[in-house]
Amino acid sequence: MENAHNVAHEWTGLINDPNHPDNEDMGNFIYAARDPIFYSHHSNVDRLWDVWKTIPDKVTKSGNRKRMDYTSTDFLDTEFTFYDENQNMVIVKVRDSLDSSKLGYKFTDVSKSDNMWIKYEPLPPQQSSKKSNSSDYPAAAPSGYNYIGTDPVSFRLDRRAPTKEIARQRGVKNVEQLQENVLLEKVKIPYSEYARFDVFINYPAANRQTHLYMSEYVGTFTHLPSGMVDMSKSVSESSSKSDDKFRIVTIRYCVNAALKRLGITDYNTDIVVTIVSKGARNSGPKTGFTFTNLKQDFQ
Ligand SMILES: [Cu+2]
Repeated sequence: MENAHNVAHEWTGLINDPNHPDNEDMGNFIYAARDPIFYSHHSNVDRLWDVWKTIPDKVTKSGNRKRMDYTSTDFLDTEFTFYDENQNMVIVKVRDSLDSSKLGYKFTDVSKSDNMWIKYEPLPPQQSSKKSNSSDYPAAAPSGYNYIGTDPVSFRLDRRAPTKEIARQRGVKNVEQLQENVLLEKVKIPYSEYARFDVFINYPAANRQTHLYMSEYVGTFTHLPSGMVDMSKSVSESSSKSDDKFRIVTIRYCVNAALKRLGITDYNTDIVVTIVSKGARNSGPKTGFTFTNLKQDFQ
């Protein structure tokens, strides 16, 4: 969801325009809402989530897990403060906004155009990616220092079958209903910078030019700058060590669909995970990013 949301900000946000160093307006969260397209974009993100919840899950092995809203109370009880038309403060929790009928609207059916993404199929897989040469690549250093630079980086990912206990902890009936994820843990990104990581499995040749409609592509994470770009440069010079200038984020990529396309149906085959870092299109990222671990997880 963050991917679908962020790339629209990226495309309309003058991210690559040297005449607009602050990426005004959609390319910088601090003033994205100044751009009128912000409202139609965010309404559509809400609508996509509504549609997504109703379509069959073809991701887990059983293929029939019900899609739903997040149930974490941290999420549901997160509060936002607004002012109504009388300038009175109103506090709204996330849980108050999940059912759009309570907000007084419902979305028009546009299933014809939605089918373009619901029925989307990538290209057939490369022959080479059906068997991985995972032993040629290092595993990420657990709790360690792992680096993503301008060039793509590839790691071996050791896979294990989920246990019944994991299914129980995740609140699903059996292991067939679990979603398999690749976790990129504690990625450290300066708030003021643009960052983007495209992930591929069993395709170590992937690079910045590789198309995303390949079977080996699993997903994208983007971070958009928030804050004044020029100001942050002078701030980072004076206190670049300070952790509050960084976003520490764990990124979860769902790999079930890609594994299936590559014919990997068991849990014992290790895979190669390739991370392609993309900065602004016309200028490579000046610095790299670090993360603490790359591992398999289930959700
Ligand atoms: Cu937005």
